[in-house]
Amino acid sequence: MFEQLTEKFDLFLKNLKGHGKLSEKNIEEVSQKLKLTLLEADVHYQVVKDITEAIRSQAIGQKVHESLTPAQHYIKIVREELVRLLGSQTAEIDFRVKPPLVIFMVGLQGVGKTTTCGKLAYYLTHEKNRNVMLVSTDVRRMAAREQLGILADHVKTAISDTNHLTHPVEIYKAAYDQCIQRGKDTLIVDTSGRMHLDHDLMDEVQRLKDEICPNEILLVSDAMVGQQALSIAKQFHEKLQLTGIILSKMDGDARGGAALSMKKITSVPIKFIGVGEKIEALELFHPERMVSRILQMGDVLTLIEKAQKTYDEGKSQVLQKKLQKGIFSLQDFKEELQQMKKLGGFSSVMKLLPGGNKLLNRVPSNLNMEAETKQMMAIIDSMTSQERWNVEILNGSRRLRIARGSGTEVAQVNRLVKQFLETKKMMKKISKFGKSNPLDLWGRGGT
Ligand SMILES: Nc1nc2c(ncn2[C@@H]2O[C@H](COP(=O)(O)OP(=O)(O)OP(=O)(O)O)[C@@H](O)[C@H]2O)c(=O)[nH]1
Ligand SMILES: [Mg+2]
Repeated sequence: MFEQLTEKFDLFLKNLKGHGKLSEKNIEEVSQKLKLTLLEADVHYQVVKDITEAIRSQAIGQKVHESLTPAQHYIKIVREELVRLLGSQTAEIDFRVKPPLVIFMVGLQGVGKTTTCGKLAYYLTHEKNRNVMLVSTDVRRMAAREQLGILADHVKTAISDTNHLTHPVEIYKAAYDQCIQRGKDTLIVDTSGRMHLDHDLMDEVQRLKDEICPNEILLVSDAMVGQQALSIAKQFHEKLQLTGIILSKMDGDARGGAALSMKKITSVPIKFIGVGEKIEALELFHPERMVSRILQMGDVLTLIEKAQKTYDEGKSQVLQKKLQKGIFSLQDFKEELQQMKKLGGFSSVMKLLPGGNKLLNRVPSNLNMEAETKQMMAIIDSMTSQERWNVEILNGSRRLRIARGSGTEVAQVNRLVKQFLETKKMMKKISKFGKSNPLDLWGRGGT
């Protein structure tokens, strides 16, 4: 769990642990690591330079907060700065306009504009109670309008009756009239994409934009594009004065550095991210989560949020005390397994942890972790309370009895005991980091 960035930083800062200030020399070294991490995450090199410089000058001479290790302290500064750059708060569509609210979707070819139009219609209908109409002005690509029509059917959203028209401006005007006639309050306008940024594309969308005067001009940008995304966003913004960016395909491997570059250089807020091909796969953009992803910390924040909803704080503190005293028993282990179940099961917790996805990929697909967890609980249930409190007494005949009682094999009982002992060791380590919540790995509980 303490891999990636923290591990690197810990290594560099270990001599400083627990006291003192972050020195210039130490900061210099970790700055290099931060630079590499950001570049690996596809942040534009100029932006990387600016950011590391800003963080360096902030960090030098800062007193390390006593509840944090220097590594955690440094990461805290990095996190705060990156979150600040990305916008601190989630940016929403501005609904305070006279209806119909017109949303204009632009972007290069194949980035996901049409799909995102459908997703946005779904989101606005279900989350914001809007009455949406869709229109496609894409007369360039064959079947582009049919594609949006199918999506509209799927999300049960109105679509303009404009297939007989051939010019984007004409189509838009007719759709706008229909939108008002049919009492809709939101019009989402899909546009055609182009392979590269060229004058043709820019002139066409600009003419359309001037005609439309949309309330929102959203650039759909493919998260997989990486470094190039910055120049694309810059040019679109110069021509059209964007009001927001939607980063699509965030369900892929992209680490999301493009978001940071685009926001830093254009100041255009990122409003949504696309996280899959399904119609529900659109999420509000959360700067903190994106920072976790960029720094490869997994979505620890989501996990903590989830954990805070389900994790019994009182129990957690009792557990901490037990761990400190070295009296973590199989009974506690069972309770941990139950907590894990409440959090959505082993695999959903793993996915949110740094490197968890990779780890999960290594788990053989025929191994059903959820079923395994159930069996583990059955094994513990078959033990006497004396056995749960003291695994040392589990000899061969006891193990055989437990296996029979739980409908499992002795090998499974053995494995459970081994896992329990390993967990105990790991939890002891974790408890040194988090103050009250074992999941609060980054010491951010109260910050
Ligand atoms: N995995 C994933 N795929 C996506 C996402 N958004 C869109 N796609 C896929 O990307 C492909 C292109 O999507 P479209 O919506 O047709 O893209 P477009 O920008 O409208 O394309 P053009 O109209 O040709 O310029 C489709 O296969 C979509 O399913 C996303 O968030 N995640
Ligand atoms: Mg399209």
